[in-house]
Amino acid sequence: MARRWRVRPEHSNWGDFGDDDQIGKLNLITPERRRQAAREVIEGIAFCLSLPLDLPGGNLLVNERLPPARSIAPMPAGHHFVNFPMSVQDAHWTDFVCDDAVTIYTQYSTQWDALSHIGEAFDADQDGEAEIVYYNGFRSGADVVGPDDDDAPGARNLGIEHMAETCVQGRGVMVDLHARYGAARKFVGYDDLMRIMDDDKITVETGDMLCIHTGWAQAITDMAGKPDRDVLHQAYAVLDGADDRLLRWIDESGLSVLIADNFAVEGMQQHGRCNHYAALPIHRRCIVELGIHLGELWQLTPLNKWLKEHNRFRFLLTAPPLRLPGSFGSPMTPVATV
Ligand code: UVW
Repeated sequence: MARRWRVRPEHSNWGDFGDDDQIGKLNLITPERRRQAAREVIEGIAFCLSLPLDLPGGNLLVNERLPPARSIAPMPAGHHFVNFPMSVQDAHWTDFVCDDAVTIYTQYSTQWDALSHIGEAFDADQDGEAEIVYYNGFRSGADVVGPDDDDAPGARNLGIEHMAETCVQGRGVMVDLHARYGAARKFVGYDDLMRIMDDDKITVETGDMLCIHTGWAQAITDMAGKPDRDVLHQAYAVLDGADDRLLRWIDESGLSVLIADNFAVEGMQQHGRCNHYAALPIHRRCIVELGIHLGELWQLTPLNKWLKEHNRFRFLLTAPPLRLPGSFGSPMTPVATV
């Protein structure tokens, strides 16, 4: 396939992993780096980094994103698929089966954003008009298809299945913002992050999967499905995407994916805070321009506590999304092993 663009956005790496690449900086997790990650397994203790997928609860975070809705798999009238008899022996039923169906909003709870989750308006073919482009120059309409296009909606390219096929396993690195800022809403820029990493002696190397602990998901957990609107939107630390040095560092650090235990990794930019970008500049830089998947609403607090108590910041992280063709994101159950 020929290159899809004539010019690429200023800070992007389109084409650097190949013209048809669909996994971006996951390419940095090589077999050698996975072996290095496995060396972080010393105690053999595993941590579940997913929230229960029915948290945060309700739809106060984003109106349109609803909690999972489960139903029993349909059967012919008069039957249902719970405790349904399956085998018979000597005129007695001996085995029974239960099946269900779930409607999941892929971005509701613990999730990965696919590279088809965010696009930007950019004149990649230099015809004088901006078009909607995605990572590596993939296009709206042809590659990321909506209900107004000819085909069924979904990602013909850049779907989450490409991420799943890599298995998403490598070395995790934890940075603890909560220890510094507690429950205060704080936009964390480059200087703040570097200060914390220096003080805590944390380094990020090429291929590392960076996890930002803010305490937000623990607050959500503690509110047990009845979240407080102010805590959802106005409390705990968020990265500051208006800080150009932070955006540059995210690229230059070599991190492969960026994960946080909060809603969107970064804080929503208000008008005037950031006049050259939209509401979520880290989303644009990472997902569209650099092919860095974002992980959101992870539960990092128990792992962070253990790491602190044992004077460590690295761990083996295994976090494949669902291999769900064409999806813009996916829930999953990440596992950290220390
Ligand atoms: C938006 O809210 C646009 O995205 P995300 O769920 O990735 O934060």
